[in-house]
Amino acid sequence: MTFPEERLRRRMGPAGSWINSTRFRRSASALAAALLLVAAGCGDATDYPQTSLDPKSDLALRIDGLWNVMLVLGITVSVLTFLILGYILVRFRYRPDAPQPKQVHGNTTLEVAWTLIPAVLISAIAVPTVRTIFFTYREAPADALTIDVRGWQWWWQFSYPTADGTTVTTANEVHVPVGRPVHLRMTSNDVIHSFWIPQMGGKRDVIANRTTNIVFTPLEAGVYLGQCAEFCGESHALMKMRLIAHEPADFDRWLANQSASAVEAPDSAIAIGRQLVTGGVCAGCHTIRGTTAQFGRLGPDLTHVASRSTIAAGILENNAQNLTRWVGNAPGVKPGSLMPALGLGEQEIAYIVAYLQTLY
Ligand code: HEC
Ligand SMILES: [Cu+2]
Repeated sequence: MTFPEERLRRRMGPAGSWINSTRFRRSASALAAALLLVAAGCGDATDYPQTSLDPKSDLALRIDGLWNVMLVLGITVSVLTFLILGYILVRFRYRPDAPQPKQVHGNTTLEVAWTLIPAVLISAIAVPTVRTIFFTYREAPADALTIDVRGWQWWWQFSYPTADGTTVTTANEVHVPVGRPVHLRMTSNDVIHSFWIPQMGGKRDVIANRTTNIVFTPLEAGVYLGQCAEFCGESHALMKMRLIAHEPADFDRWLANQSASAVEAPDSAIAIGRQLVTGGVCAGCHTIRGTTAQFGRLGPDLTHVASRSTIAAGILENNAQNLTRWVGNAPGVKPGSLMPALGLGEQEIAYIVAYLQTLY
């Protein structure tokens, strides 16, 4: 009869030999290479547009900085722990003729050491964490651009109070200038949503009858993708948004265009479409400034709908084909959509789409 240790030793050969085996070395290098690839890929916003590891605002930079501190500390502690563990496993492994090891149970020095070391480490994490938390809740500076955000099932409304008293209202695509603090004043029309554009900073809940705020300064022009981050019903996963950061002059141009009323219909087919939209059922839910459709509040403002790159909260590219699908049967495209299928004829839809496409 052989003891289990004896059998194990025979199977593994002389101590340490398996570490030197080609098979072990190959697997270890493959694993290391795979981990490196994953680590290198994580920060790339081209392949992963909703990464938080490629910060593009002051707020996102602070959060990313904190993450880096945690990562470095975490890796250091793990590597040290595993090195010590590995050393002990090999150095003090079982040998049949070895004497009983020294017993250290209840050793005061050890007890104090392994209480103090974690306490010091946790304090080292706590200080930057608390400072970052305060930063995420900072007051908006006086020169901030204030935008009112309203979450709806399942889209985002953005309103800009402008100097001349008109309010510019758009949906799902929020335009901001680079280098100026942006203050989002957020509330919900229905359930709880969560505003999250990872490259701009952390998440913030959006709650009915309450205002939550987030302040950040975009640092680089570009298009940044985001997504509602709180389950809010059937089409929660289709509640996307994009933030378009412009150079200040481009932003001013955008805002000036959005402040203007909707264009007049330039030809007769479009005039029919305009009549169908502004004089028909659409006007019950949508506003188009400068037309008779003034009171619709349940759907996105369509005054400049053609200037958006996507429709239906980022799920469809904004083109004639998709507008046709959408106007024909919105819930067929977006489950649960609060814009109903309206039973319109093909020709009517074509007129409507022709008109919508003029609304730059
Ligand atoms: C009962 C209310 C209601 C009616 C009637 C209605 N809509 Fe909508 N519409 C909505 C809602 C709500 C949304 C947002 C849906 C979403 O993204 O989940 C929407 C979205 C849209 C969008 C996409 C806008 C964007 O920026 O994403 C277009 C275009 C649109 N509607 C056109 C029309 C037209 C044209 C009509 C009339 C033929 C119409 N709607 C009638 C409620 C309505
Ligand atoms: Cu939501």
